[in-house]
Amino acid sequence: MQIITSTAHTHHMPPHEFYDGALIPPFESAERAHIIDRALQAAGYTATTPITTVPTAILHAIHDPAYLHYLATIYPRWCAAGGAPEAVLPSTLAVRWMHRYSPHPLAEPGYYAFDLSAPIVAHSWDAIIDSASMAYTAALQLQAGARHTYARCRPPGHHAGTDMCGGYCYVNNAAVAAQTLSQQGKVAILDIDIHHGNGTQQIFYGRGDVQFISIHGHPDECYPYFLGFADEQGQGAGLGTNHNYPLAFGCDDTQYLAVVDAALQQIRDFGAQTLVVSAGFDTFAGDPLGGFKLSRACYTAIGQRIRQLGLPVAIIQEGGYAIEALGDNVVALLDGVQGA
Ligand code: SP5
Ligand code: ZN
Repeated sequence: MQIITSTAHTHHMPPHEFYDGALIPPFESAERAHIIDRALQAAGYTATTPITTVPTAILHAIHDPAYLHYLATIYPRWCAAGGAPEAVLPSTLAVRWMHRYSPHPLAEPGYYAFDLSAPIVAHSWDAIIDSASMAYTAALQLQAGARHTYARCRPPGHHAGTDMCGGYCYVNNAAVAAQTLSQQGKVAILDIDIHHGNGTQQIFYGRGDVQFISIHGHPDECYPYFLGFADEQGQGAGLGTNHNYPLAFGCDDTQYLAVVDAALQQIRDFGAQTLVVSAGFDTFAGDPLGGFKLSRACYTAIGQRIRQLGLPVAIIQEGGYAIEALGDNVVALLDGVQGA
């Protein structure tokens, strides 16, 4: 198992988040990454490879260049226009019938966001690019012959679409890995974060060479609410390559693993040559942003099943907010994939 970690994420430490109307300390914190890194080290997983910066051509294949330019440049423009230096966070969102573009630094954030959960601070861009570069490096390692790699990405990525941030996500790290690997053949993305990977789905919705499968809390009761239903199957060349498995809150190990088995069969049927896993751990029992009841042993069972596919696998860190358990849950998944 190749492991990729980095400290650049500490440039991205938003001061607060809105939680259903309450202003609270962020769930998506630097402490999450520290906990994972400590658990990896304690379990004997050590990072070896330097991180290669993600090429612009890969980013432009999955994101709007204007959106990337916005992410990279908005902070000083926001401040100069009178925005609070604490964070770039829109007050007005471009929605259904009012979505004209505005270059005004206080308006642009509302054009490029679908919620209030992706604040930008002074050097967030450094962390965002480093996170995407970790996912790119994971893909490079598979291309160089590694069987299994894990990128401890922060910030996470699966809610980021072609031109929108949200849900703690800015650049879609799993899409970076999948786009890179798609140059060698068909790629499957399995998203096991409890929140639907709305951004990943949108990026690949029209493509037949990248399959997207998501197992998540049913949008009737779970964020991001407005996408992730079972009837979303892809369009055009991508018709039939998008598969959503919305599950009711309260889901336990047995129910979950049955769905994992169905998803893995679809990956076999698709004929994927490599697998990218969007690995969220907010399915864990007691996660403050979750609603499922998975045990730690379930992550090992998921990992063992992924291993049995026999494909090269890039595991990309997404969510997981039961902080004290997060590191050991990551190790549990990696142990399963590695066959430990
Ligand atoms: C990467 C990732 O996991 N992003 C998740 C973003 C979640 N946004 C929070 C929405 C809050 C909804 N209220 C949850 C109530 C749970 N009891
Ligand atoms: Zn999540």
